[in-house]
Amino acid sequence: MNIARSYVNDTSPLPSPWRDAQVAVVVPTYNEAGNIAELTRSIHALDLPNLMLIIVDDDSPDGTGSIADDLAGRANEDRPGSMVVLHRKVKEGIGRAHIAGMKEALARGADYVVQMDGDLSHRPEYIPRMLGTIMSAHAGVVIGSRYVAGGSLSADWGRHRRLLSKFAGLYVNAILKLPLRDATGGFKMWRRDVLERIDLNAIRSDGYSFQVEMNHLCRQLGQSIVEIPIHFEERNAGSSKISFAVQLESMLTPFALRFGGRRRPAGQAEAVRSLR
Ligand SMILES: Nc1nc2c(ncn2[C@@H]2O[C@H](COP(=O)(O)OP(=O)(O)O)[C@@H](O)[C@H]2O)c(=O)[nH]1
Ligand SMILES: [Mg+2]
Repeated sequence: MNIARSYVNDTSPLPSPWRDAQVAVVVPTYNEAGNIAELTRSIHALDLPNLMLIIVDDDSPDGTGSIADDLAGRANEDRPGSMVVLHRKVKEGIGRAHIAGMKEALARGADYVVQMDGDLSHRPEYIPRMLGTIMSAHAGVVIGSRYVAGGSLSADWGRHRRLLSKFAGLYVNAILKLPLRDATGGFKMWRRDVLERIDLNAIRSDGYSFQVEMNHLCRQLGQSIVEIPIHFEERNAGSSKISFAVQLESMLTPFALRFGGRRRPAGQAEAVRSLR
């Protein structure tokens, strides 16, 4: 594994109330067997004693779900309630997985809910900084942003991918009139009361446009969105799950959000909770 750690060099202990906050970290996984152990280790290594990790696995064929169950068993022996695994029977997309995880986080009393990827692209070391920002700015959501000053992308990203990502951000901002540098980013921290006011059952996105839809709904509530710089790593192990259907949805959703139409109900896949 080749992960630079120097970009987060602030290791001083967090002051209260930061470190005592009830933080839930939601991570959707589909075939992340090569990443889940390191991800769990680095999240639980944070100086946040009330942090809970919620893995939402859509029955990954590579066994990510059962690896996560083992990890949860050990984590909960060390600190009861520190890790939950939701097993869903159908692969319904990252958006649906996040919705399930967010609902679980709220039901378990989280005051702040992080959403991040399970491939180590999003480094957990940024979470304390996000927490400090959301508390001091009283933001509705903090985005770990690749495109604000100080943010950066993995050197492994070629020109084509960089251009596509930039274009997606400009496209979304233009249609939805969002003032964001990284409208499509997936590393975020939400304030509980904002998530409670968003009707998660009415979210129309299944896939990656979930990120954009949530930003739009947050703005509609009049809540502020604050971006802080992150370095975005190339995924560690495994491969990307972006499909053509998901890309098409990402193109069409901003129009649907802007110009209305009926919102669809949430997916029907049954979530079976396993808490060890
Ligand atoms: N539960 C679940 N997780 C998913 C699904 N699609 C993607 N993911 C997870 O979402 C995160 C981001 O996906 P990834 O393929 O890395 O997207 P990319 O970084 O944009 O290429 C990873 O943790 C994936 O395992 C899905 O349908 N269900
Ligand atoms: Mg990824």
